[in-house]
Amino acid sequence: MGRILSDDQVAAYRRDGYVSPLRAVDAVQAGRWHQDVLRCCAEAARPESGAGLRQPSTRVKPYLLFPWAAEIVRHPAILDAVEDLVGPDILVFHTTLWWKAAGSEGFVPWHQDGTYFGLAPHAHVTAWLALTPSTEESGCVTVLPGSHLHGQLPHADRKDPRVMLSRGQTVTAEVEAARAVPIPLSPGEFSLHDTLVLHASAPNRAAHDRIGLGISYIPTRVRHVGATRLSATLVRGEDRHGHFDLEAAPRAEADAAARAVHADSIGRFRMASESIPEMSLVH
Ligand SMILES: O=C(O)CCC(=O)C(=O)O
Repeated sequence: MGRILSDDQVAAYRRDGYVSPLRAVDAVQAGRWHQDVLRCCAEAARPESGAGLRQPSTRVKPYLLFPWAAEIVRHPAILDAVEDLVGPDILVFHTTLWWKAAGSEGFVPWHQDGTYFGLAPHAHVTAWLALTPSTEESGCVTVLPGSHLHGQLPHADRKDPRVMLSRGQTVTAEVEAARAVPIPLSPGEFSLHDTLVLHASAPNRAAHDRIGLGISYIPTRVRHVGATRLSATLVRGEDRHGHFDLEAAPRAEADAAARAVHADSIGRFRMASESIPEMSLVH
């Protein structure tokens, strides 16, 4: 379908590297999905699970385990907006449930999403959907407008348990924090950001958890440059390129078939991202 973004919004995305806020669903539906997250994805966050602040597995690619998450990544309001930016043939490459507990010290340092994804060309768009209020106080995503126009920048892995990224990837360049723009969202709203736009988020100082889903969409023409063949989910249009093995949607909540698809997909993704150099070395 597409044509949900105005010409001005598309122009703003190309110029600034993001567009926000956009509405996917009303607060009632966002509240239902919030309850689904609490039911399905809370266990892995307990301290005794040993997962720390890094993202445990039900929070990575949950759309392969849970029908409600499969519905979210296929939601027409999100896909229509993504289609306006990347065209009608769309894959979900990755998804992370970003759960910052109330008062948690967890934070996300300045980074570009493309750094270790190993995707070419850089046509990937991240949709960040809020399931709770995401405000400056609760540590919403903050972007540096226009930073995507400078290409892939060098990053270094930061070994800090508070960092919520898989490798602690942090841009090495000085970031002009005074130019940073917070992008607050209400439950059911989403933002779209370019894979190369610098973004970060601060600890949650609010009395409530801040929960959102970061969904990585790519047009089917994008390929992965690493040696490991990866899987992805076709959510709209046709895949005429065959760069990825296509993943099956879950039929029942975390049943054996869904768990097998999820484990296979994450296993391949981890193997690829551990070995992929920064994209600055690839492009
Ligand atoms: O949720 C956050 O605070 C960070 C999200 C992020 O880095 C992303 O979606 O790419």
